[in-house]
Parts: sequence; structure tokens; C-alpha cells
Amino acid sequence: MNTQLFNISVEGFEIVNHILTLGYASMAAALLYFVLTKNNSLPKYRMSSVISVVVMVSAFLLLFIQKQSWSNAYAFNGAVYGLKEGADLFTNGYRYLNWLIDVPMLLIQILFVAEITGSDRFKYMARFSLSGSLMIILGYIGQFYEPGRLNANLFLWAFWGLASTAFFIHVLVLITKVIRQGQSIMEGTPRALFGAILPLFYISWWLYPVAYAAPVLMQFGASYELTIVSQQVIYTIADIASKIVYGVMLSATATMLSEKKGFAVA
Ligand code: RET
Repeated sequence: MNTQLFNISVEGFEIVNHILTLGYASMAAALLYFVLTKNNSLPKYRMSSVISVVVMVSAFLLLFIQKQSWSNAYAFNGAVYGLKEGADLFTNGYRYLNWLIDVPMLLIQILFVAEITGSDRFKYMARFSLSGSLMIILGYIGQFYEPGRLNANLFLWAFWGLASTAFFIHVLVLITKVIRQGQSIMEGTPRALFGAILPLFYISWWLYPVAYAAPVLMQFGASYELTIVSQQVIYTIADIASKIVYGVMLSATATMLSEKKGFAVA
């Protein structure tokens, strides 16, 4: 293997190092937000914030390890960063482990604010967990074959990516229904805020397959560095939007709904 192909410029290396640090630091900061604001809503909504706390802890730990994976894989040789002899290769695997925990959690958390209860809640929980997990597991298999990795295989990478996308589409159909159903029992500002979760969801969740596909640019002559740096930047933006911004919108909606029902926020 010609390891020089995997050389990264100082700027590229540092941008990834910094963006990965921003990722886990944001999760730690938002963890405090969700802990401290949990009681600002009626008890029936609080599970949404509890789930955000679970998501933040998992993301903080796994994104911290993700950052270590990056800095441990390379060494500076006086001009550029090259693969370090004897070190583990950089891997996105930790992200997938984080998603495996967080995707079902994020999907289930909204049910509490949308006030979907009883057997409907159970039905959505089961479908979200099944399709969400399969989407991640199939993508995890696919990422081993990503262009630029040791066992790159364009066909297998695309095949597993597309198989994962089928479950992603199912998740999108379900979440659209949940948001519409939740909105139907709300009015005024909370209704508008809750409704705005739909575009946020569509944009932030689509960023993941976009980042997965970024290495395809290498087929068109882009450097390894460009694709890996853009992939890490996109994943981090997606993580902050899909976990933190989403969680804050849910908790703010829950607080407004609670106030309308006469709950006094201390
Ligand atoms: C993969 C593989 C390629 C095809 C598709 C994917 C979708 C990933 C998604 C991940 C969402 C993750 C979230 C994590 C938050 O913690 C697996 C990249 C469709 C949608 C929201």
C-alpha cells in the first residue's frame, strides 16, 4: 500500500482535530443544559430531556474516542501528517456505535412531546428501534469498504449504503407522521416550533448519508484529504443539529406546552 496517498496537510489535520473536539465539547455543554432544564416542563414531558441526557453522555464518550482515533493515527513528519507506523488506522466505527445508541433514543424521545401514548407509542418505539438500528448496522458493514480504506470496494460500499437507505426512508416516513400527529394537538407558538423540527430533521439526518458518500469524490479526482476532512466536518455539523438543536427544540416546546397548561416554571 502506498501510504503517501493518505498524507494530510497540517491544515487538514488540524481542522479535523478541532472539529472533533468541538463535537464532544458541545455534547458535554448540552448535557448540562438538559439536566438543568429538565424540570421546566410537566412530568409527562420530562422523559424527552432524560433521553437527551442519555444521548449526550453516549455522544460525549464516543466522540471523545473518535477524536483520539484521529490524533493517534497520524504523526507529523516535518512537512505533513502521515500514517503513524504501528498505530491503529483512523476509523469512523465509533460514530456508528454512538448512532446505534442514539438513533433509537432520538426517535423515541419525540413521542413524549408529541403526546403519543398507549399502544401507538409502543408501536412507534418498536418500528423506530428496528428500522433505526438496521439502518446503522448495514451502514457500519458498508463503511469497511469505503474508497480510501484498505479494503475499498465500490460495489459493496454502495450496496450496503443503499440497503441502509431503505430503512432510512422508513424512518423518515414514520417521523413525518409523528410530527404531524403531534402538531395536530398543539396550537400557537409551540405548534410552530414543534413543526419546525420536521425540516431540521430532514436536513440534519440527510447529512449522514451525504458524509458517508463523500469519498465518492475520489472517483472524480478529489484527494483523500479533501474527502476525509469534509466527511468529518459534515458528520459533526449533523451531530450537533440532530442531537442538540433537536433536543433543545423539543424541550422548549414541552416548556411552552406546560406553561399553557398552567405549569409555572420556577
Ligand atoms: C448511513 C449509511 C449510508 C446510508 C444511510 C446512512 C444513514 C445514517 C443516518 C444516521 C443518523 C444518525 C444520527 C445520529 C445521532 O446521534 C448509516 C450513513 C442512509 C441517518 C441522527
